[in-house]
Amino acid sequence: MIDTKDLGFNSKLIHGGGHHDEYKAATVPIYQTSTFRFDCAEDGAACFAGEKDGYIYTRIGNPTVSALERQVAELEHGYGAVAFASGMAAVSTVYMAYLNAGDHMISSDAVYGASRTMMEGHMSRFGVESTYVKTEDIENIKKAIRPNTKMLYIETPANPTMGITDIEACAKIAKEHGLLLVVDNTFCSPYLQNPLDMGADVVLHSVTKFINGHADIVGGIVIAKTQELYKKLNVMMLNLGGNMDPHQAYMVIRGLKTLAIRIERAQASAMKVAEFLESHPKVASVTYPGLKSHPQYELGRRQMRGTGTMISFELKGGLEAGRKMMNSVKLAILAVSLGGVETLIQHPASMTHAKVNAEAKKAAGITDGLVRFSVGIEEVEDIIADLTQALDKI
Ligand code: LCS
Repeated sequence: MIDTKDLGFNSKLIHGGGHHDEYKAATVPIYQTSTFRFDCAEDGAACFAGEKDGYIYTRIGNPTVSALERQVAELEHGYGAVAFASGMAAVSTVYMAYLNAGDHMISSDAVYGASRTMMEGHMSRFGVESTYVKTEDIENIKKAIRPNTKMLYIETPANPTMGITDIEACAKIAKEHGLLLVVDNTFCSPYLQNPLDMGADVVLHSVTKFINGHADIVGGIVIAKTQELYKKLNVMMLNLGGNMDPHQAYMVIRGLKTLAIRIERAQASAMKVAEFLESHPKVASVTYPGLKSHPQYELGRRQMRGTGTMISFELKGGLEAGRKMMNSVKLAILAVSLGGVETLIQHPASMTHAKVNAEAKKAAGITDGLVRFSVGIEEVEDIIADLTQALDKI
């Protein structure tokens, strides 16, 4: 079996994970079992004592899930990865693993709605404080630092505003102040951005999105830079119990193989869609990392290896026009989620970010007129024709 360490990205997608199967299966089989047989009582005791490698119980570890974890850890250049039942299981476990009562976290104000709700609504009950700022401006982070700040949590590009935060600058601040830098890399996937290479400590993904890419499972994964960070995360995962299921892992491994070719195609279309929207008379503004009008265009070009497939835009007619448009699309699916082969459209203020309070939404730029568009791999002419007819209805 080839050592994938020195292979290129697409080769790693196909041959990564390093799974050895006794029947020499060409793909990673689904080990659909909750538990594993011990050779003898002494063997079981040695596995539990950590004196011997071996699978024990699927919440603690499973060969199909391990193959995915090894593969994604390699793609993100980390020490190790832990896979989760959902992206939110990943986010919550990161909070629980690395924060204690009395600690303070600084986060991007535009993050996935539930990442914020989990912190402000639930971690707060355990004595964890948080401040949400526009991390696109590094000065805002510096001003928010307190003696008890322990974590800097950023999402870049941010959901749903597409704001871009400078990961290297955040890593510098984190180092100076002893903060753990966590990056939600969902909107890029490891194909477009590797935050650990820029100084982050922990990277996470909702694998529901690009990594799986087919809108047929939910899942999450966290990649830790060091063995110490990995151990803290793994022990919290197996105690909280948000582990990924082997069948889920199999689906993700299958979807992951085409990550790069899916993104290449969809982002070429996204550029054309963004240009189309920007020149449309009914569109007030478009935020896409590939457009020169993006407020952090230069940073995006420096930090990301592409411009992605996610676009947010405002219509001149505001919320009413947005609703009309969303109700008029025929090819694009009116649905939350993103990063799949199918084009999706949704309204962040009333859908993905509905639970974030009105004041916080306003401060983060999640306006009532904002529409989020995830470009799929259909023919770009069909995507643009669909948008054209939907905009005509306004
Ligand atoms: N992080 C980001 C950036 C996300 O966009 C999401 C989900 C999560 C974490 C949580 O992952 P999940 O548990 O859903 O796998 N974002 C969604 C969205 O924008 N629409 O639907 C879900």
